[in-house]
Amino acid sequence: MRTTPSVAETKQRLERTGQQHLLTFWDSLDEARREALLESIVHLPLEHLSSMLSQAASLARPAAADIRPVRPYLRNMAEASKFRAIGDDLVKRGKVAAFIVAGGQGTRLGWRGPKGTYPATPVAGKPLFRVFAEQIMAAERAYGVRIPWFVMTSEANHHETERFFDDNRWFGRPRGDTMLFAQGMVPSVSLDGQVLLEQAWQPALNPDGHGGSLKALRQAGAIDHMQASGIEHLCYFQVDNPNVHVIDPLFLGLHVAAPDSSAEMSSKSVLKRDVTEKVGVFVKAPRLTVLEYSDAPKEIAEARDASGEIVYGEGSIAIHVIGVEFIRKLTDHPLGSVLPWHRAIKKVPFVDPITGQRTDPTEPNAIKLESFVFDALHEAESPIVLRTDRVEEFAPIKNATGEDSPSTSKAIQVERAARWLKEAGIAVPCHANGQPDCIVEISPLTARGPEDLRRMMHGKSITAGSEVLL
Ligand code: UD2
Repeated sequence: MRTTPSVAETKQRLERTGQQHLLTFWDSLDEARREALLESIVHLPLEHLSSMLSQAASLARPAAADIRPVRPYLRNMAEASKFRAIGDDLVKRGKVAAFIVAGGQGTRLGWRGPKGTYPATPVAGKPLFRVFAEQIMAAERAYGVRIPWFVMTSEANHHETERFFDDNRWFGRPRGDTMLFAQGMVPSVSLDGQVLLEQAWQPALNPDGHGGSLKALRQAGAIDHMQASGIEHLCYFQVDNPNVHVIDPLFLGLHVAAPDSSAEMSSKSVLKRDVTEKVGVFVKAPRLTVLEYSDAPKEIAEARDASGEIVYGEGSIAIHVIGVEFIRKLTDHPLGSVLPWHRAIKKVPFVDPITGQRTDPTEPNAIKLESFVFDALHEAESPIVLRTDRVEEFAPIKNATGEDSPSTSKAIQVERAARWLKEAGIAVPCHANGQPDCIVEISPLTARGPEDLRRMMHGKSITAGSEVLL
C-alpha cells in the first residue's frame, strides 16, 4: 500500500521541480487540508511537466503544401453487404463493446448536470444516456449477445452520472454490463510554467481531454477486462450526438476486413455543410490526421474544386472503432499514453501565492493541456475513413441556441425518423419545403432502421401536424 509522502519529502520534490510555491500556505492550513494538499501533489506529473509543456508549445501543424484530401469508403459501396455480414458476425461473437466519452461539462449548452442527462429527443424528451442505452439494448436483442458499455466521466460529473444511471436502474440493462470510470486530470499552469493553486490547499486541475480516455480505460482495468472476455473492438462515440449508430455492422466490417485497414482505428466522416462548419476534417499529411477547425489554414478550410465542391470536406463526427490491442499498445508509456499534448490559453481563477487573494483573471493567464483521441490515428498503421450520411448519423447538441443546438438536433432527429418511415413505405405529411409536417420520434427499442418499421407500421399512417412517439 502506498503512503502519502511526508511534507519534508514533498518539499524536496517541489524544490527539485521548481514548484515550491504550492506549499506557500502550509502554515495556515488545518490538518485535513494539509493532508489533502499532499495527496493532490503526489498525483501531479511534476517531473514531466516542462517536457509536456514544451512538447505542446512546439506541436507542429501540417503545412498547407503537405496536406492532401482523403478518399473515404462510401456506405453504398459495391461490397457493402459483404462487410456488413462480417460486422454482424463480429458483434454476434461478442467481440464488440460500446464506449462513450462523457467527461465534458456541457458549459456551452448551459446545462448544469452531466451532458448525458440532457433531455434530447423531440417527443419523449429522453436524456442522451437513455438514447444510447436503448440503442445498445436493441442491438443486444437483435444479435442475442451482451454488449458491455464503457462510460468515461470526469471528476466533475462522475458521481452525478453514477447517480443518474442508478436512478434510472441502469436503463434496464444488467448493472454489471456498464462500467463507469473517470478520466484523468492534469495541472493548469501559469504562462511561466507554475502550477496554479485553485485554493490554498488545492492545485488547479483540468480534465486531460478525450485523448485521456485511452489511458483511463487502461488504468480502470477495462483493457484487461475486455481482453479477458474476448472483446477486440470498441465503438467510440461522443455524448452529444443522439443520432449516432452506436453499433454499426458495416463500419465494424470495414474496420476489420477492408483490404487497406490495419484494424487498429477507423473513423466516420460526413461532408462538411459549408466551409465554416466547426468540425475537424480528415486529411492526409501524409498520415491520416484530423485537422481541427481552429488549426486549419484558411486556404485549406476554404478550398473548392472546379465544380465548387469543398476539397477538404470529410468532417470528423468523432465516431471511431478502435482495436483493444491497439489501445494497449498506445498506453504502454510512462505517462500513460503516447498521444501528444495540445495546449489552450485560458482564464483560470487562482490564489495569488504572494497576496493570498483568490483572483478571477480578466485576461487569459493559464495553459490548459489536453490530448485528443483522433491523434491516435497517427499511430495506426493503416486507418480508414467511412463517409456516412449527415441526417442519418449526426445531430449534435453543443450550443444552447443557433447551430448544433437542441432545436437543430431535434429537427434532424425528426428528419431521420421521417426518412425511415418513408423508406418503410409509410406516407409522411410534409410542408411545401419538403420538411415533415409532424413531429416523430422512433425509440431505438422500436426500430433500429426502416426494415423494423415496415413490419410494425403495416396499414398505419401519420396525420399532418401530429406528434407521434413510436
Ligand atoms: C469535437 C471535435 C471536432 C468535431 C466535433 C464533432 C475535438 C477537439 N473536436 O468538437 O473536431 O469532430 O467534436 O461533434 O475533439 N470530452 C471528455 N473529456 C474531455 C473533453 C471532452 O470526455 O476532457 C468529451 C465530451 O464530453 C464530448 C466530446 O469529448 O463528448 C467532445 O468534446 P468537445 O465538446 O470539447 O469537442 P467539440 O464538440 O468542440
